[in-house]
Amino acid sequence: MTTAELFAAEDFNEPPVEPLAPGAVLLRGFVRAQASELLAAVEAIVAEVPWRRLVTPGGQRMSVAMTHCGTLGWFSDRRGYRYVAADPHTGRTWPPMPAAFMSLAGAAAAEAGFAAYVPDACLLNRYEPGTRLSLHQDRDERDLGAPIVSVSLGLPAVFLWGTPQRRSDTPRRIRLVHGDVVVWGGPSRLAFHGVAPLAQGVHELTGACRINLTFRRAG
Ligand code: MD3
Ligand code: FE
Repeated sequence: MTTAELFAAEDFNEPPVEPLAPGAVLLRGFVRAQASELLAAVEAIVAEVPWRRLVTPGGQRMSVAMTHCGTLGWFSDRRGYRYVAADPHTGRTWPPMPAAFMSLAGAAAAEAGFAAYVPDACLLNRYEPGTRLSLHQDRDERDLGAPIVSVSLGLPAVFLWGTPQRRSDTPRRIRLVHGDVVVWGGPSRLAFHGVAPLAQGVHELTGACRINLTFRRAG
């Protein structure tokens, strides 16, 4: 066996667990090897619940397209932001969380020091070039002590990461690429965050888009 086979180049440059802040860690390439399997599971979910651009309580259509799996799904319409057990448009429950999703979320949380993480909701976001997500906090979950695990697939993105105190605090810019996983818990759980407009590009597995999975303990 050659040295190149023993140690992939990235193993030298990228520590597997990169602390970002108290409670937040970046696991570079954590799901790179399972990406095709995860994307097949995404396609099965999309066959049940197609990508949709939801409407905010203020009446704006979001530019990010979303779908959902798990016992609860994050939802938005004129009535507000909330988690719901059934799709308000069809009355059907969301597709179950695939086993591969459940185990990767648990393994990532464990790497970050959160034992026995069992998410009940997965929000799937799809970004096309130009799509952005403005700064917000995720606070619709009942248990804010549980972390959020996010998985990036497809085109790279610049993640904007502010403070928990003020939306106006200048966010850090963190480049997230295909296969990266970030765990956000503890003091980082209520940080303002968003995604800068996606750059043009084509990814060999997703085409001209980025797909992000966020696992949550919502109920
Ligand atoms: C930091 N999604 O769905 S994932 C969202 O890339 C959302 O699609 C982004 O923000 C995306 O709500 C970012 C990373 C993320 C998710 C939740 C967080 C970072 C977070 C909650 C608290 C702090
Ligand atoms: Fe968020």
